[in-house]
Amino acid sequence: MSAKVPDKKIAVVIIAYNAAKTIEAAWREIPKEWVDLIIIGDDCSQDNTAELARRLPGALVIRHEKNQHMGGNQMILYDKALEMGFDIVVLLHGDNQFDPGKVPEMVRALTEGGADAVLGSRIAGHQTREGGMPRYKEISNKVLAFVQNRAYRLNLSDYATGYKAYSRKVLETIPYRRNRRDFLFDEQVNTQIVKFGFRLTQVPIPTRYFPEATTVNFWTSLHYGFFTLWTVCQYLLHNWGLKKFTYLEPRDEKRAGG
Ligand SMILES: Nc1nc2c(ncn2[C@@H]2O[C@H](COP(=O)(O)OP(=O)(O)OP(=O)(O)O)[C@@H](O)[C@H]2O)c(=O)[nH]1
Ligand SMILES: [Mg+2]
Repeated sequence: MSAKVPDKKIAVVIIAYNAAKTIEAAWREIPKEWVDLIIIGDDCSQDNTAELARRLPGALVIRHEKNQHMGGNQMILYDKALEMGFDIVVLLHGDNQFDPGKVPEMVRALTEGGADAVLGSRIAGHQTREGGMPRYKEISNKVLAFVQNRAYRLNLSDYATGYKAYSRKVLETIPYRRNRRDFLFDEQVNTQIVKFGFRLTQVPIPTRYFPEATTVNFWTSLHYGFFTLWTVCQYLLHNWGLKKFTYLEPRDEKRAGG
């Protein structure tokens, strides 16, 4: 049980890919009194991320022998956190793009704010330009959020963020194992959270862009944008009973991982 939240077991999971330059800083900035365990998923990095991570006190390092990409890495880390009995799971990136100092606010949104899942919103943090978010990403994130808010009947500003916290109930319920393994995994998780009736909120976070903090270029962003719109369509088609999507269907208790 963490020192600050004695009745909850809290894990920070870090997806890390070629993060040798940043992993130590990401670990150092985590307020340890809020966290029981830091689980680092090294996604078969070609640099010495795993070796460096293994030296960090309080961190459990899982190295994947094959590259799992961003979604596959998260699946393995969520499975592990559930297996180990954690009540709250906070997701951070090994590139240290998301301020670990915000972990307490993310956790409090769940423990005191009544949320089941929370997104760290760079837009609500009002520093997108100062933090170096490219203008086209800022505009497209806002346009996508506008569409998503209408479809999901929410009022959030940054669904494309990589900083999230989930309650155990969310991870036990949504069939995340059926999602895509690439960058689009996160968007499917957002949709599942809404579909399964969980309360999704946000807390403001600072924006941080620097060379190591992004591999997503204009074309990947465009792909991401179209896929996000398609995910919204899938959600609506599914709800209207016009077409079924398995990742929006409840987990099958008989099948491991849903
Ligand atoms: N396995 C794998 N993981 C990756 C790859 N690219 C990125 N990742 C992981 O995904 C995380 C986020 O990648 P970024 O490229 O920063 O993407 P993003 O944060 O969603 O988008 P930006 O807002 O552009 O930074 C990284 O911290 C890595 O852990 C990849 O090619 N393979
Ligand atoms: Mg990034």
